[in-house]
Formats: sequence, structure tokens, C-alpha cells
Amino acid sequence: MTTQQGRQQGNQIEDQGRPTGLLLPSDPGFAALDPLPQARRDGLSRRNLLRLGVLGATGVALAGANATLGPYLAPRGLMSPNGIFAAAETLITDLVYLEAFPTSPLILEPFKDKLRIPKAARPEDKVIYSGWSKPPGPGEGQQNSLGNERHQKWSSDINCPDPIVYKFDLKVAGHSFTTSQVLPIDKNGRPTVSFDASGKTYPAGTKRSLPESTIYGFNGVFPGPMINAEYGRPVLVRFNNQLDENPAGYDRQDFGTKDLSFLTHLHNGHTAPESDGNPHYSMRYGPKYEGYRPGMWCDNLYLNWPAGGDDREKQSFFWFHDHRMDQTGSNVYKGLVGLYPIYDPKEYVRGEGGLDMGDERYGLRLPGVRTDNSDGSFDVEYDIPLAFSDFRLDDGVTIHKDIHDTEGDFPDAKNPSTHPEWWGKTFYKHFPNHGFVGDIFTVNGTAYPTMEVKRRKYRFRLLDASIARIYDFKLMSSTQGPKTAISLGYTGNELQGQYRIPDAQQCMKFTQIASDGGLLPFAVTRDNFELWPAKRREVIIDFTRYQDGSPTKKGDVIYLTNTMKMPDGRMWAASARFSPDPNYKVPMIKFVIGDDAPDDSVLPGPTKMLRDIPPLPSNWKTLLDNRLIFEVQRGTTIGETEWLINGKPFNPAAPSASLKNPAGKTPLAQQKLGSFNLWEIRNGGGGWVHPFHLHMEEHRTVMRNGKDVTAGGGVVHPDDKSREDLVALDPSESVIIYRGFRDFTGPYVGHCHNLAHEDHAMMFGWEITP
Ligand SMILES: [Cu+2]
Repeated sequence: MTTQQGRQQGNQIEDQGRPTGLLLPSDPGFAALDPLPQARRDGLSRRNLLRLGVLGATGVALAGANATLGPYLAPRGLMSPNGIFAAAETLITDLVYLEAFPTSPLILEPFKDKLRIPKAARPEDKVIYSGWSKPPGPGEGQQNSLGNERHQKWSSDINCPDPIVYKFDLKVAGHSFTTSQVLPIDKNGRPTVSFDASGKTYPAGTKRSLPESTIYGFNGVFPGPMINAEYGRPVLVRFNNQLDENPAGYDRQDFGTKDLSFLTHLHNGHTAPESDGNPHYSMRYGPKYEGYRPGMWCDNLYLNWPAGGDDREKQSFFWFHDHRMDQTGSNVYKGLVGLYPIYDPKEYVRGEGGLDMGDERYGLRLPGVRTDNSDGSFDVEYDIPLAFSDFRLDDGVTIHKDIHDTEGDFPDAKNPSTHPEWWGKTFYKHFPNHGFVGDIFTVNGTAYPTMEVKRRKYRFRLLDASIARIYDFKLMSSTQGPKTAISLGYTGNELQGQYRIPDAQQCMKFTQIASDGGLLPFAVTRDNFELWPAKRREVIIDFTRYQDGSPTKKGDVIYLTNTMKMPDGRMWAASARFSPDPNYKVPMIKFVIGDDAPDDSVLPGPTKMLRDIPPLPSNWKTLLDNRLIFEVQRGTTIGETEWLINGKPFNPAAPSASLKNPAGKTPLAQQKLGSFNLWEIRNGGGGWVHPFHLHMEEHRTVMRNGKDVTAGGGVVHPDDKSREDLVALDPSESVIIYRGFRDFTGPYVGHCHNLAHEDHAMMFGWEITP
């Protein structure tokens, strides 16, 4: 069978069960991109797993699959004598996946630990990095340790000074989510036994301290370092893989990339492909592999240059995270997250100072008191990133069983098995059927932190760094304070978040000033807002007064509260927009009002222009006929390619093709440098939501569910009025966006940012051509 014949629709079996997303040695370009044939074959066999839904139909014998599933299916009468599966797909699915999750121990003293407020990372001295054996630079072979790539554009190409250089080592380390004692509980909230690494068992009711969880971190910390960047001052980060070194002997457990490779993506930097950390690039160029392996480094150059040189395309809060093919979720969950606020020091009106330079005396006068360090870095007080991640900690009695275990990813774990020796450490399921959410909510790496705030205005930059959890935030006060969900009679999934504030009432509003696309055109006053995976929102909170106008006083307490109930990775069970549950009020951060402090910031009113949105051509509707259409859907197969786009799993070797558009064409996802187009993203499946992310340039939503949203009015998603880099797709929604393809050529990706979906093929390659 030829390669071409083999490359059929995703819901059909291919030659020998080979998924569409991977190359065979006969494929064009295979030899050129494969320094590691064995490693590739390992990856292949992983993806190759169990395309069960089609096996019965085609009668292809897959001895491996039968051997794996037989023990589960045969006793239940679900396997016919000839080995063809007789059960309905969902039934098989429930057998293949073990949807059991541990219940994390109850944190007994929430809001005791302080919120960790990151300091700006410090750059390398030029004298030092110039002396590196392979210093950064614009020359041929200078972009990575393999010596096979160069930077597409150097800072001098955009008339900027040499980049500020940082070096982040990827390291194994330990991390504590809390200093509080914990009470081990079962899924009904009852005290239960616990364990430790020495094999000891502790009786139910014993309070414990948590062991450190093992992380893979940029510089060995979670969340990783924060770069305070500025437009006009390029940054280069040397990401150096030391994940193979483990002198302290941290237990790597059974998740995270087995091969310890990484790929760092600055989400959503306007970045050349070699610095973008995406697998459509990495499988073909640079590492020619899923990521950079231990001992390798790569220099990601962030030009801090807006798309097209257009100031209206400037953004304000990026983050960087691992993007290693098939393992983004496990690596991000394991700690590979960093922060990247970006400021705009450009003086737009003489004498008024930079628009958004981290100094509240100038420009837009957003909260922030800036301190410049001698090395060129700077810190901004009252301007605080908040990264939200949810985790589950092992209870020692939940069986670890993942579809990956059949591949022997972690043979030492001997899964399926329980792991009492890992009690209290992070638990991860790489490929859950219903998605993955945690039951302990953390902010900047700490569960239930507290922060003493001055009586003044603050700018907060919120980031959802979770695998799948969506949050809906409100500012609330309470006289009774938080209660354990257990004491309120909840059990099972209702224990997620551990604490609730039964008497909490909204007490303040947010002034939203930015979304994931940067500053909004105008600030919006909001009672609450949703935060989807990878999205950002920036808000100003004025801690001097409540929404009714009454002043706050020292010692007052305000909780940042999550009201979205999301029991699994599919979608919410209750949210403010749909069937709210007034009892689901989980406190995330406790703000305690402190002393007065000077405040030169100004709350932007509803008519104060922050950042104008780039113009939409008046004839944009003429582009509708030839738009590119991408539909995200759950496949009819199970196995690791069950999440599909346009019926196909991710193929890192080639750009995807659009579904047939109104002009009757199915164009490849290739766009000319400097062009603009409409792309439609559809949610093809019913009971799922998808945060869909497109690399390279932010976009603007023009239609949602067939309705023009550019005129305003009737806008269901408030962010449809702003620029964004993620499309939040409610069930069965269709969104049409307008986007540009400027400044760089080469391969990029679009993918679902529910990381369990992304890691299981819900991604597509696209390209900018010269
Ligand atoms: Cu998704």
C-alpha cells in the first residue's frame, strides 16, 4: 500500500493500523528529519495504540490490542471468539480507561501560606554569555546546540538592540503546595489511611505533612521564572535541558516525558518558527524530534515586536510553557510554566511617558510602581501575575492505570498498580476519557494562599495554567469564612476545591483592562469573568472601597472566589452563564486589607481608550466564501488519536486542509506572508468545550454561530470585542475569526488548549509561505 493510500480519513483504519499523524520511512522527507529512527518508532508505536472503533469493521488483526484488552473484555462477554470486539464503543471505552481519581488530602489550614509574588528574572551579563562556548547570535547554526538552525530575523533586522539574554535550565526539583498539615480523606470525605515512602501505613485520622512533589521546572521552580519584557527590547532565552540530572534523587513517578525532551512555546508570542516551540516545526527542523533532549539547548528569540510593526497589535501578558509533542499536558502539570508580562514603554504623546510602562505616573496610569535594576531588568510593585493550576495528590489506594502503561512508558511503576509510596505527591492521568481536573486549586504554586494588600489599586494578571479546568471568578466577602466542603455534607466531585464560603456575597467589581490579546480598547466593569485554559485576563481591583461605595478598613477580608463547577475535563456542570449553582463558591485567594499606601494610578473610565483594535477591512465579508474551516471533534475511534480536527489526527509533517468552504474548495492551511484571512473554528461535538489556540498572531472574532459580532450588541462572549489568542468554543459553537500572517514564514500549529486533547492529536499544522 502506498503512503497516499495509507493516508485516509482518521476514522478509517490505515495500513497496518498506522495513524495518519506519523511518518513512515517511505514518506517524503522521512530520512532528512530522522536522526533517531528508534525513538521515532517508539513514538509511532505509542500513537499506534488501539484504534478499536475501526478494528471490528475492518477485521484487521491486532494481536497486541487483543492481548491488552482481552483480559478486560473476554470475561465480560465483550469479545467474540475471532477477537473482534462486540461491545458498543462506549462500553469498551469505560473498560479501557479506568476513570478513577484519588481524593487529595484535606488541607487543614488554608490561607496560612502567603501568595508567592514572583520577582523579575535577572538577565545574563554580556561579558558572561559572550564567553559561552556557543554564544547566542544571528549566525548560521547559532540557534540551537545541534547547530542546524539560525534565527529567521535577528534584533538588528527590526532596528532593535541586541537581545537581553536569559538562561533557564530545565531541572528536576521538589515543590510544596502547602505548609499546612493535611488530613487524608476518601471520596466521601471520611478520614482514611495514608502512607509514606518508607512503606509505613498511618491509621485513619492521622494528620500528616505532605511530601514534596517532583517537578520539572524552568530553573527548578514552579511556576517558573518571570521575565518582565518590553516592546522594542528583544529577549533571548537559552533553554537548556538538564532533566536527566537528578542528584537529589527525586522520584520521577509515572508521568512527564519519558525521554525528558522539551519544547518551549511563548504563548502567544509573535515569534519565528524556530523559536516558537511547536511540533510542526520541531519534527521537521531543528531537533527533528518531538523536543530537545537532555544535554541540548535552544535559543528562543522573542523580538517583542508587534505583528506588522502595528502598535495596535501589542499584547500585555504572555506565558511560556512546554509544548513537547504528545506530552504537553504532563510536562506542564509537572511544572514547566513561566510568566512573561510585556510592557509598552513607547511614548505616544510627547511628555506623557510610555503608554503602559509599569509606572503609574505615566501613560495610561495603570497600577504599578517600577524599580529598574542595574542589569536592565525591572520589577513592578502592585502589578501581580496570578497563575491558576489544579492538582490531585495521590491517596495511595487509587490504581494507576493509563492507556500509556500498555506501552511500557514507566516500567518501574509496574502499572496497573497502586502507589502508596507516592502518597501525597501529584497524581496525573495522561489519557483520561473524561478529561483531567484536580481537586486542589493553587495560585502561583500555593494552595489557598493569602495576600495582604495595601489600601490602593492593584493590577492583577490572571492566567489559567490548568490542564482543562475553567474558572469563573468573583470578589466576595463573608462573615463566617470558609468551611470545608465535607462539613457542609458534600461528597465525591463536590469536594473539588475542598473549601466553600456558604455566606459569601459579591462585594467588589473588577475593572477588566486586558484579555489574552492585550489591552482592551476600553476597560469593562465586571461582576465576574471566566478564565479558560491558557487564557489571560487583566483586572484592576481597587481595595479602598466596596462596590456600594463604602470604604474598606484594615483587616477586612475579601476572597477571590471560583464559582464554576467543573467535575471533569468535559465542561462545566454549573457556571454563571449556564445553570449556576449558588452554593459552589470556592475561595481561591484571601486578600487581607492592610495599610494605606500612595497611589498615583488612575482607574480608566469606560470611554478612555486603552489600546485601539486593529482595523477590519470594510469588505471582510467577501472573504467568507474562501475561508478556512477547521472542525474539532471526538473521533469514532478510541486510542490515542481520538481527538481530531477535520477528521484527522495531528500530522506534524504537513499542513492540514480546510473542510470544504462555501466556494467549494478545501485549501491547505497555507497562507502567504503578509496576508489576512478568515478562519472558522467549529466545535463538532456536543458535550465538550474546547479552548482553541492558534499560534503566531492574535485574532479578532467577527462571527459567532453565524451572527456578525463586530457591530457589538447581543455579544454573548464579552471578549468577542477584543483581540484574543484563544477561541473559547461552547458546545457545538462555530466562531469565525479574522487574522493576519505577518513577518515570519514557516510551520506553526493550531490546537485545543485542553492539554489532554492537545496531547491526543487535537492539533493541526499550518504554514506561512513566502
Ligand atoms: Cu479540546
